[in-house]
Amino acid sequence: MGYEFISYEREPNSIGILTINRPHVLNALNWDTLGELREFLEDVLPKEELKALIITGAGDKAFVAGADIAQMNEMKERDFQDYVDYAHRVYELIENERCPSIAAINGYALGGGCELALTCDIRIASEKARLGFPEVKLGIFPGWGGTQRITRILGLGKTKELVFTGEMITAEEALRIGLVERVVPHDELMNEARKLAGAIAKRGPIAVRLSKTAINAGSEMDLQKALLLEKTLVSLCFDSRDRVEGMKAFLEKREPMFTGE
Ligand code: CO8
Repeated sequence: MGYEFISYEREPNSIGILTINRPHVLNALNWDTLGELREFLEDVLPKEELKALIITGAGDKAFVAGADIAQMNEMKERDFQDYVDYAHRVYELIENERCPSIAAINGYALGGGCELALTCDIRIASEKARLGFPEVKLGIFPGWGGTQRITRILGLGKTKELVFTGEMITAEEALRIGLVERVVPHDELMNEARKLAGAIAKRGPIAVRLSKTAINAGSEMDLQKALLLEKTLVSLCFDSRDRVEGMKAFLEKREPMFTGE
């Protein structure tokens, strides 16, 4: 895999680490980086059959500082529309990826970078991380799914406060308002992300995958339809060998050996 702007490593326990790798511009996402991400997500990731994917940024300073402002500045309106569409497609691929994803936020997560973190299932941040949506300072607003995904997590008032002011918040504040799930010492970020991924990787993969679908798809439905979806998906789990193994292992007082079948 000859990537220039991203890197990928597969670790033991079927955990993958995907790194956005343009540290000289704080990992800002330009066309080429989005292109590599798309290729990775469409062509490589499905074959990896991971149990968890960690997404982080290269270097010590940034997760992703947003869309590439220098490149956007050169765009004509038509290119800009394509850029927005393309980023939406990439972000949907992450959001709908079968395996759970964890954003390990190692520094600035701004604009499109914070929106990238929002496509992940779980966010864990270094205490040095700074998050925000500074787009209004540039005369645009969070348009890579941000206004919609933030609202679903934070509610209307907090979303508007962050989006209208464009101000950055600390990792602790992000934890307090529910924008991240955990804050850890900077040097321990990747270990903590690996531990979290490892805890997920030990569980029944079908159960984890279908619970992700139930939670994500269900949150877009009214309660009655969502409950129906939940009943259908949990019944699929019941039909799996992993369910038989999980319950048997409990009764035999041993760790389950899940095979994903
Ligand atoms: N794009 C391009 N280059 C960037 C970006 C970026 N988003 N962020 C930082 N850089 C570059 C800087 O220009 C600088 O390059 P150089 O060394 O050549 O001057 C290098 O990275 C280092 O940055 P700084 O010197 O600025 O580092 P500081 O520590 O002084 O500041 C900050 C760090 C506060 C993070 C600062 O770099 C900053 O404010 N960056 C911009 C953050 C931002 O505004 N992000 C939002 C971008 S817009 C966006 O994401 C829109 C998504 C949706 C678009 C589509 C719908 C409309």
